[in-house]
Amino acid sequence: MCYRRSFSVLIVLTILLTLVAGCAAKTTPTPTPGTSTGGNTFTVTASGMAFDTSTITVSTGAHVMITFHNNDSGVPHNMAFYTSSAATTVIYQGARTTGISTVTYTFDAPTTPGTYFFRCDVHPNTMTGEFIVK
Ligand SMILES: [Cu+2]
Repeated sequence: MCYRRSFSVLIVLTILLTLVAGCAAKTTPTPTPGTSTGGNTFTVTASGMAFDTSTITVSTGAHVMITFHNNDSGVPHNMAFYTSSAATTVIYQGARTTGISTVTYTFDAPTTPGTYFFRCDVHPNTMTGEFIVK
């Protein structure tokens, strides 16, 4: 009685393990796009005339993707990346978008490591941050 039950459990376990092993063998590792922790994928929100982040860190030459939420109704914002806070040399200039709206910016990071600069071109004195490439 007890032996038979154990045997049944063993069979069920064996079947389950076989199924799991079968699935694992077929699964090819695919990079999952991260939302908050993803290496070069970010979500940035502009709200109350401010970015919700002051630092964006990417790897050199990375294909960067930023989902940009503008939560300020009727106010235009953008994200623009420059080589320095002088904002003379553009790395990437995202299109302005009037809130409330969401846009996606994609661009390639510089291949040279360094601390660069980003800002909102509409509010260049208050909406700024560091764009770190390493
Ligand atoms: Cu702005």
